[in-house]
Amino acid sequence: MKKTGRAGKAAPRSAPESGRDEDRLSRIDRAYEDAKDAYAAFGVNADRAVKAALAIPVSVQCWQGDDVTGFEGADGITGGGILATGNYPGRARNGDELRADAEFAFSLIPGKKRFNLHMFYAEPEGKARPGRDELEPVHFKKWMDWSKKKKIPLDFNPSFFSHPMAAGGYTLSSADAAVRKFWIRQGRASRRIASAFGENQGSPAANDIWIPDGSKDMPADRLSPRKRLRDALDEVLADSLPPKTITDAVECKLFGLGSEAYVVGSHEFYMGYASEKRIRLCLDTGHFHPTETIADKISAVLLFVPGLLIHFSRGLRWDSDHVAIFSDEMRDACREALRTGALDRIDFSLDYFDASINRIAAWAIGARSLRKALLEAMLEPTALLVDAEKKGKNHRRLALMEELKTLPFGAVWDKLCLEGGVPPGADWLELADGYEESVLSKRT
Ligand code: RNT
Ligand code: ZN
Repeated sequence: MKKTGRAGKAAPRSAPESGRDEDRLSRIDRAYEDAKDAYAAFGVNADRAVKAALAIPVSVQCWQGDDVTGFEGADGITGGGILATGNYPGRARNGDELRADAEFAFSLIPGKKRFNLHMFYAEPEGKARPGRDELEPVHFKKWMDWSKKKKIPLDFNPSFFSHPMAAGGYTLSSADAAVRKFWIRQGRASRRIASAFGENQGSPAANDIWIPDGSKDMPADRLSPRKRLRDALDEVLADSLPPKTITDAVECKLFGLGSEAYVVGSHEFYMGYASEKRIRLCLDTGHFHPTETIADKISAVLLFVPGLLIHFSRGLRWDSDHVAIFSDEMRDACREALRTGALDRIDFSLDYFDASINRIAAWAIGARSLRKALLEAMLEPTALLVDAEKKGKNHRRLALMEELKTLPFGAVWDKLCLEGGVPPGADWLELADGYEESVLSKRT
């Protein structure tokens, strides 16, 4: 495989001696021209699809870079039922490393990117360490400066885990008023910080509330914690902040490690809450029954909530947060998202944390896969399928769906990578290996 640079430009090479050794870039271009014709035969404009797919923001989760450790001095210990497993060398240990790693990963990922932070990635200056409930926008100054300089908008999450106040397994729904109030304060603070991000970047920051609250074994009282959660959320969301700066979301879950029998913030709970309060619902692909996928939920919930935040993850047998891949589930979800025509109401983000492989590659694999799935969805001749359906020609609808699967999609993907200024195909791997050797392997 020929090497391409970080900008996706092939190194200058002598004129090909024969057709076998022609320049990789011109081969990609040629393959793309053929692919364009193939898609045009179905009425699809591939140029337009590439451009549109590049323009959809993908929010990359900062926590893949440090195994959800945060900067509060915890050592790889998460909690609240989420846990990164593995000990591949090279974890980012502070903000500067995390930002440098992210920048490098971004050079491998085509299209518009955002970076998704958590409360416990604050970088307060000076000795006095504010409590998590006391954090303010100023404690994220380094992130905001970086965001502005690199033109990478930020998203946000309050962190309701890896903290002594979360040790009892309940946060916003705790029966202990002091615990509940602490987390309410943190939730309110997170919204002010997210809103400051939004102000700084000129686009709303998604602020996603996920709490670990739940019970290992069957509770006798399922109702009270849910009432407390509803009331606590009302307090968290009480401040009215400019919608231009923040979009609020709540994330449901089926179960977690240690909350197998009962999760307070279940799907039904948040579905109801989000539609009543007119905020976004976050669907995480790992948060449902193992055979349940999210694609079919999109058109249903969009009728009742103002918007959706999707966390692309990959559960293997359970909500294991493996690196998201170009799976049927991801492809179906992207297709459905685009078919609804409500792109402005859907945020696409990644949520996984695998500490057993190179973390930069983990970012690149997931983000490239999601961009790929968005591109594939953009290339669908949806009108043709709908037309067949309307005419009752369902054999035609099914046949077309099958034929589309074998169109020369890879050639369009390579073209998208070049247009996005990143290496096509697997060329990025050598660069990731180079970064591992020169940077990551030096971290002890
Ligand atoms: C946990 C949720 C949540 C977290 C991140 C770190 O089950 O998916 O989104 O993964 O906030
Ligand atoms: Zn999630």
